[in-house]
Amino acid sequence: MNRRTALRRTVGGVLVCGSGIASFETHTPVQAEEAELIVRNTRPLDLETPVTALDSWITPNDQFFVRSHLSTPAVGLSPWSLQVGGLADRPRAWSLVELQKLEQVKIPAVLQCSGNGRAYFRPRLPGVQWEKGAVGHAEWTGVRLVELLERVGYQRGAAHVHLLGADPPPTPKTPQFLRSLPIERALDPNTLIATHMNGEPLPLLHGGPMRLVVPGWTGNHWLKWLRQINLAKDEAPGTYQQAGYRMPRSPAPPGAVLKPTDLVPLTVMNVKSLITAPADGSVLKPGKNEVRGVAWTGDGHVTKVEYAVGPDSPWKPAILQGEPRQGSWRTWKFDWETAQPGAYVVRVRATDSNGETQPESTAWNRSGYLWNGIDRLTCEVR
Ligand SMILES: Nc1nc2c(c(=O)[nH]1)N[C@H]1C(S)=C(S)[C@@H](COP(=O)(O)O)O[C@H]1N2
Ligand SMILES: [Mo]
Repeated sequence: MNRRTALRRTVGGVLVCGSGIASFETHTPVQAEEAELIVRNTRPLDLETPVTALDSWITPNDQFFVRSHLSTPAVGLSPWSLQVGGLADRPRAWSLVELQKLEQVKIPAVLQCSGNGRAYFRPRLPGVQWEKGAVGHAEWTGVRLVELLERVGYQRGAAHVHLLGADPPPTPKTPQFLRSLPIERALDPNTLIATHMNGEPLPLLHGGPMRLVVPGWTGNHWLKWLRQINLAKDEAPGTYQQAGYRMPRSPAPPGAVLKPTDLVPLTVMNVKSLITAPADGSVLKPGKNEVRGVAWTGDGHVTKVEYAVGPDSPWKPAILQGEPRQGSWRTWKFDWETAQPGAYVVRVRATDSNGETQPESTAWNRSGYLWNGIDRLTCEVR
């Protein structure tokens, strides 16, 4: 049993003890052989995917990064129900079975934590020291949120939907992970309540039995263990909506004094690519070496991936694979021909349909959000 399997067993063990959860139909059994995840925190549980495990269009569920602020709830002890109310004419609840009788939609989408890459900012920042792998790509299946909102009859004054999960704060003083989404994004046909991830029932650590999926937007919007949806006039109260996940409208250096009006909520991801093979630090043979990776953006789609070997050489195009699709990612590759032994740095950058290209490094921001600096492969040919 490797370290992560042990960790998942422990996590599962805490939840599985007792009688109720054994019959929890959406619990995915822990597999014996899994790739290692990088443990960033155990309480709460924050696990990072090694970038080499992102070397395919789909990120397997058991290799998908985990980000939780509180504890994993003891789902399955009672039947799940999703309550939808607030500014609605016909508030009601849906069971998991009832939800699955509605039209099912499957959407491939990138889930990325807004703090992915925080470890690369200078000066350094507090918070989870994510490097490359607080991101993954899955096919999410579930019902459209708009379908539920129409069925409850959302009222004219509803401008936000408040979202609450079942994850319990460890102490009475710890705030709940209460979030809200503007109504326009809630009504977007791509916003889902997912019950399946890559064709399997949504795993507990990823919010099973149901979570929000907001293609194109950062992970903080993708509420896990979704239990309650309330239509409201205003944004959700509380620190996770009012203070967290906000960025200066324009870059502000360390120590800058910012007014609340200088900050805007994080929504769409920026354009980004990662090199997934060969692994950083590899020793390669002279000749043809295939370099591969993934590229994505939040708004629009990736139009171009380029590479450069060494600081002064021109950018050359990589081959983009698959179809462009908003919120999804594309794999890319190129053959790198090198005759000369030596030490090399290969850089890769993506450009999206808004004309945005990855910068050498991302402007510092006080929370370390949205790092999208150009990825580098350091290797030796000999
Ligand atoms: N209920 C709940 N939902 C949550 C969170 C949480 O702590 N509690 N964390 C959010 C954040 S910040 C991220 S990045 C994603 C991570 O999803 P994953 O663990 O499936 O990768 O879940 C989001 N949804
Ligand atoms: Mo996150």
